[in-house]
Amino acid sequence: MLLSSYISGKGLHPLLESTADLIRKSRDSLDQVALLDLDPELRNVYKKVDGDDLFIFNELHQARGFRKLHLELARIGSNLQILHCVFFPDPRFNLPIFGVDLVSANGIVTAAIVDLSPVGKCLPDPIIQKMALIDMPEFKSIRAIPEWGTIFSSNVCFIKPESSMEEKNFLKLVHNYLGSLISYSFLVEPDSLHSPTTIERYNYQKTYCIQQKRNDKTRNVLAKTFSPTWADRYIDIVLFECSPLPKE
Ligand code: BLA
Repeated sequence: MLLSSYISGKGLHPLLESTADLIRKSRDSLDQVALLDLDPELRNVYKKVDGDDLFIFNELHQARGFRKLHLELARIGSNLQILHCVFFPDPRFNLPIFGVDLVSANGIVTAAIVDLSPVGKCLPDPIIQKMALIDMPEFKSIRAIPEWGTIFSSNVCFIKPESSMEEKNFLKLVHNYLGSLISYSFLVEPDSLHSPTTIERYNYQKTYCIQQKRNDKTRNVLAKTFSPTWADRYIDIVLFECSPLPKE
């Protein structure tokens, strides 16, 4: 499969394709969207294994209120497709972390998770109020949050969709979570870089990254396809980097 057709969405599981479209549209609606730099060797990764084309394709941006908007589409392992997305807020803004992960194996989505995760003791009140209005669809197969998943909010949705209706409902939920975050982000004013609230939110982001790095399923898939060293570097630099706050 050509990288260009993969990027345009052809060959992707329909839920991954529609979720990627939704994320791109939402991202583009933010203010001051700008591309972020990344080592070209890590931005697009390609490898041929036993006749299978394996690749990872990353889109990285920043915007007002967000230090890193990351969307990754990947085909890793002969039958595995992954959509990974995290919107990391700029810690000066009191905004939660938006995260979604979709894993499809042999054309079946086995894991679909979405959350607005707190960067303080709880989510901001306006976000709590917006979430209370969201219709939580019924899903047949609710999956258990792993032990490292203490970073997620009580609104986290982790399922295996059992029908195309459930896939549509999951997409709607992603739309609602993302919509709540983005509409609220326009109203939030930043605190100063070294205020105690900014530092507290930064520390929560650091914990989010530390806990996500404990997901052995992500590491194992990358280590098996590439190498353990490569996997650790990719996870540290691309997926869950949390550089220190700038001095000024
Ligand atoms: C699970 N993540 C998984 C699984 C795989 C990956 C193979 C197992 C699927 C299953 O149990 O059905 C692999 N995910 C990847 C890879 C990347 C990726 C290789 O993103 C990137 C290259 N993970 C995230 C984010 C969240 C997340 C942002 O990256 C949540 C917002 C969650 N993924 C997550 C959880 C599991 C998972 C909770 C289940 C882990 C478990 O059951 O132990």
